[in-house]
Amino acid sequence: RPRVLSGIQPTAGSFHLGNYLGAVRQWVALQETHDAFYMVVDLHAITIPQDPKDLRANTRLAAAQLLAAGLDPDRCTLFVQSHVPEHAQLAWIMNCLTGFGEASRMTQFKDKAAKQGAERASVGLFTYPILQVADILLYQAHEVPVGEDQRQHVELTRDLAERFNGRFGPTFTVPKPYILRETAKIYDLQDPSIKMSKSASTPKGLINLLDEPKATAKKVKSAVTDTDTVIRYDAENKPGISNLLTIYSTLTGETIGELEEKYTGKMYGALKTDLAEIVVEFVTPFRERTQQYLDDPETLDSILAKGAEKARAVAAETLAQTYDKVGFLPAK
Ligand code: AQP
Repeated sequence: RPRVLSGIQPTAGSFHLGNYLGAVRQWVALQETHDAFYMVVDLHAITIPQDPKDLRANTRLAAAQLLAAGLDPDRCTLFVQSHVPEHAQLAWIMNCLTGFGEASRMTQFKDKAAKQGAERASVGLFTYPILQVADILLYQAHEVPVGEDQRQHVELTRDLAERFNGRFGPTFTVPKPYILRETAKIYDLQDPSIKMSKSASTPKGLINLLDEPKATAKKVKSAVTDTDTVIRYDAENKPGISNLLTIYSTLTGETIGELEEKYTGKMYGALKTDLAEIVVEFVTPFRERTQQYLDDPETLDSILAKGAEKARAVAAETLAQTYDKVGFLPAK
């Protein structure tokens, strides 16, 4: 089976619809066909200051949401990044292989640093794409299911894997991004020119999966559209309606073409009302399942402990090979 690896940050509490449709939904599907490794990336979370108590709670909350979304610990390896120390160890080697200019070109860093104020951004934030490189290479992943915003980091991973292999001999699988065109970028409901994001979206533009379903329905109903009246997919000229059609289509399995036909001659309001109901039908059981996992932290922690053990077996082997190739003297 080909291998996949991906991760999600435990920073915001609730996942948003962009996280789910852009990434987590694919993770659930891929556990059926791939040897899948998924993690809650707490090391990445601290690139921006975190309250320790919140971080711990949000790490469990993220794991609970992944299980609620359909990850099955019998079908995939689910773990917490900091439980596998090899991530930080391989990251150091990758840091030493990356050019300063190369790292400076990462647009996610530039965006996130700008939000922080460039002087206040941590060195960890600067090198976090390189930690991501280590995350992926440790598992010899063939594919990395992520949203479009992560494509550049997977490209960096490919470059560094090839560089390492070229310099020290074949060691790492060179991974490919796995990005579904339709859901690669879910847009903010109030400003469909920007991605739905926990840091950039206004509360009205962001659908948090754990929010009160009634509030969520209201947000869908008040999504920004356009002054035209035709319900048609046209990302360039009708980004708001197109975004709603994407969400609708992905949650129901109806194609965009089918939806265009279904809503011929209907008003935007009809589409929004129906979509609000569909989203509510999705988030309501999702919230309940998440809560059930949270109510039983022992089971949750033991799932994560087993996952970490499975992950470490793979990670330790890759790290040992890497240390050897680099020329570190083995400890006796
Ligand atoms: N709007 C989106 N559309 C599609 N995919 C998205 N992802 C995030 N936003 C969208 C994908 O979700 C996965 C997990 O992302 P993360 O843990 O890196 O979360 P994030 O980047 O912190 O989420 P945000 O909201 O995008 O945070 P900020 O605002 O801090 O940048 C990834 O695969 C990501 O591509």
